[in-house]
Amino acid sequence: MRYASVMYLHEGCEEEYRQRHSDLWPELAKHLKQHGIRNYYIHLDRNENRLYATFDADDLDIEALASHPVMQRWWEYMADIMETKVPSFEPVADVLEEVFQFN
Ligand code: RM4
Repeated sequence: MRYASVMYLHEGCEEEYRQRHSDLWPELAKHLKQHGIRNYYIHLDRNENRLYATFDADDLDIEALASHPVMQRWWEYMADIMETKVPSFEPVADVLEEVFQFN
C-alpha cells in the first residue's frame, strides 16, 4: 500500500530540513525499516513550503510506528522547523488521496 501526505515546513527552513534528513539517525532508519516502510520519498514545494511524502508499506501499524521513543524524539527534534501538533510534536500531515497510477 502507498501512503501519501503533505506536511508544512516553516519558511526559511528548507536547507535545515534537507540536512537533518541527510543525517537521518540510524536508529530511526532501523525503526522505519522494521515497520516495513520502503521507497520513502519527501518532495519539497519551495513556493508553498510544503513537503509531499510518499512511502510503501504493508499492514502498517501506525500506532506502534508513532508511539516508539525514537519516533517521538525525532518529532521533537523536527518541531522547530515544521508545523506540529501540540503537545505531541507530531507533524501536521494531511492525507493525500490517490487519483492516478501508472505502472
Ligand atoms: C519528517 C517527519 C516524518 C518522518 C520523516 C522521516 O520530517 O518527522 O514524520 O517520517 O521526517
